[in-house]
Order: sequence, then C-alpha cells, then structure tokens
Amino acid sequence: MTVDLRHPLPGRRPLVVGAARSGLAAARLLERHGAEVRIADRRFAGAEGGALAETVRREGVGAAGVADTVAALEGRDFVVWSPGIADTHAIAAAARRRGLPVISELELGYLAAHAPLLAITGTNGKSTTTDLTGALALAAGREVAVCGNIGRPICDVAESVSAAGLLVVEVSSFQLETVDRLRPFVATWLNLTPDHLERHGDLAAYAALKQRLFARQEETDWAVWNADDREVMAHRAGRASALTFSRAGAVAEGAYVDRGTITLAWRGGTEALMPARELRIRGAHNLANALAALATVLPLEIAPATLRETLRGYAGLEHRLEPVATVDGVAFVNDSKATNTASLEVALASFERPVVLIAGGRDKGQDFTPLADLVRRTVAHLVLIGEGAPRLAAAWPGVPFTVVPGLDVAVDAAFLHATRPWPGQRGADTVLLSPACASFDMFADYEDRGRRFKAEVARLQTQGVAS
Ligand code: UMA
Ligand code: ADP
Repeated sequence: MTVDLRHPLPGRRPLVVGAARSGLAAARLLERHGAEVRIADRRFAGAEGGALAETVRREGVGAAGVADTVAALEGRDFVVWSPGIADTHAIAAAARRRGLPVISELELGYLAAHAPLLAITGTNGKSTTTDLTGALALAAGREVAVCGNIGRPICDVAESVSAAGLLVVEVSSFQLETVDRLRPFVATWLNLTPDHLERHGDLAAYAALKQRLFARQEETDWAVWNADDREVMAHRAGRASALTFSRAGAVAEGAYVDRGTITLAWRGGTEALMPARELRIRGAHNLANALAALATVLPLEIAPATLRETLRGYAGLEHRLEPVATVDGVAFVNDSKATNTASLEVALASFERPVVLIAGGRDKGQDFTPLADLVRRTVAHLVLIGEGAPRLAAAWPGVPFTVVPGLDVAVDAAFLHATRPWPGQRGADTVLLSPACASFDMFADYEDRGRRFKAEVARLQTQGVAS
C-alpha cells in the first residue's frame, strides 16, 4: 500500500517521536494510510513501558514502541515530532544530519487535511480566540473542527472534515519549530510577550517561530495582525493579504472599536456590528480576542446578524474568568488558567470594583512587584495559598492578606472578607481565583485547581461557611 495524502509525504517508514496525544494521533493517521510506523518515547524505556505499550494499543495504534534514542531512526525515512519535545533532542539532530525530514504533527495534519485551515497563534488568548472563531464559523452553518494546541490534535480530525469545511487550529510556537509546508488560508497573530524563552532562547527567536505560520501563504490567503501590538506589527511577514484588528482606532480592513461599537471594515465598506459592552466575555483582553476572531472569519462572509448573536451568547472557556456562582450577592469567578503575572494583570483590569483575590501556588520565579500598584487599587483583600504565598505577600505591601492552607479554607475566608470586611477594610462583590502561579504544588494541573475551586463554591452555596 502507498501513503496517499492530499500532499505527498516524504516517505512511508516514519518514526513518530512522542507517544502522548499528538504522537498517537499522528501514528493513527499514518497507519490508516498504510505507513509502517515506529513510535518512540522515553517512557518505553522506563518502568511505565508496559503500561504505555498497552495504552498505545488501546488508542488504536499498531506500531511498535521503542525508547527515544538515536537507534530508533534505523531504517526510517522521515520523522514526525511531538510539540512537547524540544527539537534540540538527539533524535532530531541525528535525523537532520542524515537528511531525514522532521515534521511536526501539525504539519502532518495539514498535509492530510481536505479543508482549509484558520490558524491562530500568539502568546495569550489563543484558546479563547480559537474556540470563538470555531463558534462563529459553526453558527454560519459551516462544517468545523476546532483543534490543535487547544487539546485535540489536528491529525485526529484533519481527514474527517470535508473540503467544504474548516479546520480552526490553535497553533503554539512549539509546533512551529518543525513546519515547512504549512499554509493556512487565514493565519492570525494575537500578541507577543516573553514566554517559553527557556526553550526558544530569546524574544527574537520566539518571534521568528511565530512568523513561520505566514511564510508559505500566498496573496489569496489572509494574515490577521494585531495593530495594537508593537511586536506583532514589527514582525509582519509573508505575502498574504492583510487584515488587522484594534481596540484603539479604525483599521483599513479588519475589525475595530469605534466609540464603543465593534465595527467591521471589509471590501471598502464598514458595518457597525454591536456595542462592545454586549460581549459576554469580560475584559479588554477578551475584546481583543473577539476582534481577532471577527477579523479571522471576515473572508468567510458570515452574515452580521449571525456574528452578533454568537458573540452575545459566547461565554468563554472553562477556567478563564469563568463565572461560577453568586452566593449572598458575592460573585465567584474561576480564572485558574491565569498561571503568570500577565494573566493576573488582565484579570484584575477586567473588574470595575475591588475584588477579594485568591492567589498563589507554585512560584515560577516571576517578578510580582510590577503588579503592586494595580493590586493595591483593585484588591480589597488577598487570600494566599501554596508555596508562593510569602513572596506574593512581600511583593504587594499595603494590601491586607490572609495565608490559608488550602482552597476550602480560601473560599470561606474570601467569602467572609467580601461580606464582613475587617474594620478599616473594603468589602467586595466578587471573589476572584486568579493565582498568577502554577498549580503543581497542590493540584494535578490548572484544570484540577479550577474544578476544586468550583466544588468548594458549590459547597459554600449549599452548606455555608465550614466552621
Ligand atoms: N518525551 C520523550 N522524550 C523527551 C521528552 C518527552 O519521549 O525528551 C515524550 C513524553 O514522555 C510524552 C511525549 O514525548 O509522552 C510528549 O508529548 P507532548 O508533550 O507533545 O504531549 P501531547 O499530549 O502530545 O500534547 C501536545 C501539546 N503539549 C505541548 O505542547 C507541551 C498540547 O498542548 C496540545 O494540546 C496537544 O499536543 C494536542 O495538540 C498543551 C500545552 O501545554 C496544552 N501547550 C503549550 C502551551 O499552551 O503553553 C505550548
Ligand atoms: P492561551 O491559549 O494563549 O493560553 P487562553 O485563551 O487560554 O490563552 O487564556 C489564557 C490566559 O491568558 C487567560 O486566563 C487570560 O488571563 C489571558 N489572556 C487571554 N487573552 C488574552 C489577551 N488577548 N491578551 C493578554 N492576555 C490574555
């Protein structure tokens, strides 16, 4: 049997590196096309090897699993790479020395896809913008799969969406390390701030990876740039037709805010879509995400009424400023995905009145002091959890705080500080979990932390404060 995809593959005996979500999806796709797949993962060499082999089989992959050593390359004619593994790995280096192509799971998905790609990248807001873009296209009656870094590998859906449909793909810088032919119909760049520098080296290298999303586009494709982000505008690249979005002022073609009204500029005309305050997702950053999604779908010519209705109803993703419940007039908001200071900053800026803030967790060595003024202005009381608690308290002098051992006590303490402030302190109508730290000191991950928070709020709602 031959490997027959929409675009030809570099060979028929691939080595897939990484046996987690991306690698398994890539292996399944390749095996469907009759390729003789081998799959490498460091976990095959350890105590978990047997269990992993079992998982691989259960996941519908027939390939043999081997350790992630250079020997795995023997007899292989190309390599498919998982994003979680830095491409400085010995296998990637050896493959390149031997002249073997190394492509990302994203690129493989693109090569197999029938539908055009709407691809969204950036440092922050990717998942929200990707999900919203998918919702807009779906509301317009298109056949859509939302996939990529958001959690569902593109290789799992690439072939099930017809040529008339769309693949809406969240793209990370990790995935872009190993692309060459990737050519999205629309590619969107939300913003650029320092992140993942331990892997990419410096901001210039990180920006150069983001540029790869646009490198293969042609004039009939579209590139969407954030006109308010100096780094994005400085790094525009490629030949695609340009669309822009801005919260600050009109753009020639794209989406912007004009005196509080979300406005579209398209084919020489403008359309006042809706007041920005009618968006259900909160905060200036989410307004930027909504504008980005609108600019991304402009080439699809969706009816304004459909766009408006979808934006009014879109509630956002779990764990991102997610409204949980209101208890005795106090709204609880779950922003567990805020694992760095930039996310806490945009969260605090989204509330008009002071909040009780639950923060802390595993300290990643960030500098919290630049947020001190904002925290003093916007936080009535701080409830601190986890390893980072002492550093947060020290970084934000003048803000009243309580350190608690766990999320259960944190929810009760936050509620009490909101409803019955200490003498001389402010109460609040919102309790916000926006930790600005990683979760791994106390939880499996940010999703576990968010779900536990919501469970504690439900407990407070039904049973009241624990003691
Ligand atoms: N491994 C080795 N050798 C090594 C290192 C790792 O064999 O030296 C193995 C690991 O044992 C593991 C596999 O390689 O089995 C790595 O898999 P992976 O980390 O790529 O995990 P996936 O489950 O395939 O998840 C990936 C993305 N993960 C990363 O980029 C780290 C997921 O993004 C994505 O949702 C998924 O593909 C589907 O497309 C997650 C992420 O954290 C959410 N992304 C980063 C972010 O958003 O900041 C970029
Ligand atoms: P990503 O997928 O890029 O991590 P998410 O949509 O999951 O983005 O949002 C992650 C966090 O980043 C959110 O909790 C929010 O605080 C912050 N955020 C979202 N959109 C933006 C934006 N456009 N600019 C800055 N920060 C943002």
